[in-house]
Amino acid sequence: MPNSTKNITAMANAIRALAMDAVQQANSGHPGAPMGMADMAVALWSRHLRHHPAQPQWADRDRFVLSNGHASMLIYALLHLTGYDLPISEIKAFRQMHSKTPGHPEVGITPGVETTTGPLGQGITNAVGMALAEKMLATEFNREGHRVVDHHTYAFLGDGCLMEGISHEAAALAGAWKLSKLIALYDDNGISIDGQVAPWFVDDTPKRFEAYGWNVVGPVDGHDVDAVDGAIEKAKMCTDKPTLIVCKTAIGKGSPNRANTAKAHGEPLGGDEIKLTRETLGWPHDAFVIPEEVYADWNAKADGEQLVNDWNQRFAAYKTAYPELAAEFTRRMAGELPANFAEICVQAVASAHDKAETVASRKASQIALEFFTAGLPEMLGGSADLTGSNLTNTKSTPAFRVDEDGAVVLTDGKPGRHINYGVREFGMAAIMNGVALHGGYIPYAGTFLTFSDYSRNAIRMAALMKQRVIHVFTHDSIGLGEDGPTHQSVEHAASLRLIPGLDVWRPADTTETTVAWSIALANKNRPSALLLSRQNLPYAPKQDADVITQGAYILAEPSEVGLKKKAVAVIIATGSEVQLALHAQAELAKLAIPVRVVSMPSTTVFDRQPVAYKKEVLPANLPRIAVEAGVTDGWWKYGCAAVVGIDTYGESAPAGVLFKHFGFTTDNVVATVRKVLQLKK
Ligand SMILES: Cc1ncc(C[n+]2csc(CCOP(=O)(O)OP(=O)(O)O)c2C)c(N)n1
Ligand SMILES: [Mg+2]
Repeated sequence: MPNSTKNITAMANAIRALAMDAVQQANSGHPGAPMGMADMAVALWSRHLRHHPAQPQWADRDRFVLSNGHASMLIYALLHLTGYDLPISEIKAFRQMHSKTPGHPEVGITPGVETTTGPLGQGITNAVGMALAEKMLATEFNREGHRVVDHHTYAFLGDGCLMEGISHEAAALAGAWKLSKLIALYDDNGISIDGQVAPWFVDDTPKRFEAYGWNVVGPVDGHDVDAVDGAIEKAKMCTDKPTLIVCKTAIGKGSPNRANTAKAHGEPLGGDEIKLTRETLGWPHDAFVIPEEVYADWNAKADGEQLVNDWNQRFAAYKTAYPELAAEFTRRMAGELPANFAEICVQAVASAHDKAETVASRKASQIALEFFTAGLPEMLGGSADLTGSNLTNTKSTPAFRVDEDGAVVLTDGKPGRHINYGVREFGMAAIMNGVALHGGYIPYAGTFLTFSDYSRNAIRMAALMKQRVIHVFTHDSIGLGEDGPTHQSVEHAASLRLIPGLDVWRPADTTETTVAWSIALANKNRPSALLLSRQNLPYAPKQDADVITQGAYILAEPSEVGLKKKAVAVIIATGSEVQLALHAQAELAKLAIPVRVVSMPSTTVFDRQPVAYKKEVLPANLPRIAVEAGVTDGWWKYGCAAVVGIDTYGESAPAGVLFKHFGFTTDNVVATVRKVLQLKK
């Protein structure tokens, strides 16, 4: 939408002024990147970006991701100037408590911010997830003459994002998936925090991206709005590749003494330099004062209104032609589960309960997934090259593929919905975040639990962003056996439980696994991790499956093993160790020692229960013994008198040998309980 009457220099300088003044006022922040990318932003935001400041959630808006999130003042300035609900008072409150302008952009806090960025490399990876979601939704929902899903995903990224390994994972997949509506603009300023990047970042970035199968445009002068505009135009014409536009820029552009230096990166320019910069830019206005005509040039509300109205009309026509599809699209984008979700859960749980099968919990997960993926077309599965081990695929989820021209391959008229992410755990996790943020799909995917460390920061980001992303982590302990300590999780369950806002499940059998899935799916604003066994787990008979939803429950009272006495101790166990607890309970019963077994598939869910329930499950007067094939640390908070765990690394050997070696035996649990009870005497 070029408009020759706009004063593009003033538009860019408004961003520069707001950035340097807000950073100065906060006495903290990053002025250099917003000042350097101001002209790129004018090209994209005033000539291409299809958005509506008054409707930041409009389903078919272009997505914009600021992957170099330290440039937060760039997006805040843009949102303010184009007319989002972000008044100048918020710009003045940059980086202050409870403002809408936090240090780095955060989704859910600032209208118009699509994802939380700051951890470099993840924003561009989220953008890949968004572009993937767009491509799949367009394939699923658009019909001849009805393009209701048709938007671009734009990302700004810098040297830092490109140095991060995850950018390799993301870019490789974007190339493989031929995400032609992903357009990334690289702020090629040759500077990062330590100075000129040349000694540590000498990649040939254009060649690198060409090798991934990207369309590379430029280098262009990133301060020439028309040149960047033209490059975006070119990018939009490419229909079978994502595009990287290399924009040569000067960090801190406009500041006579700081431009092109690392000094511009992460500290206020200072009063004197700001004054000089104002003179150099020819920007005579006071701090936080933007002339009306500049606001008018930036204002995107009228255009946005038009775009949304057009789309509403198109959607109305679609709704008339395809009422069911339209309703389904609306439901999916709202993140609402199908009306029969509760029924599906009941069926899946009842089936598990009735069959009472002895299977590995990873298999139990796949059995549950057969129900859920059949009933929930929004479920988008995947695995980091371990599909046959993670068992994330089902009959309803053929592999996702694109053809030579970049079109999504259809199976029975639908896109595949199990993704081979390749060996890219971190990329997979951050792509899932992008998919969830885009809307329309519930992403889930698997790898071995040990490799959750590779994904960890993206899991944390999902929790921070309150996104429904489900991680399937199989091979959850020494129980995986011969692969040895490199593959055996020891500290992972405990360390995942430390992430605030993440639900962690380690189910003991088919019913617990199915319930875990149902809760993970229903948790619209929370990610979940399901920790699943490689080895078979016998079914743990139970009266009622509903109690599982509380995270922990009384699985077996002494009466279950023929004792009329009240329990004198509680054994708490999770996952594969629940069986061990039950065996110990039976052995103790032979010694006339009555104990209760509590299965605690989710400590995080249990921790949220009312105190009364917690006291019911873990009465104050009974000593507690926890059993879990993992580090003991997390268990002390439950007031345990003893923990049967493993505080070293595992070993290479068959699972049975390992459990014995590390003390996960009935005898040891019995001995531990007895010791605790004697200590109590
Ligand atoms: C994963 C991660 N590591 C480190 C940082 C800290 N950090 C913030 S910006 C930056 C340098 C980024 O360089 P570049 O993208 O070129 O930004 P510019 O200096 O050009 O604005 C670093 C190391 C971070 N935000 N995220
Ligand atoms: Mg840089």
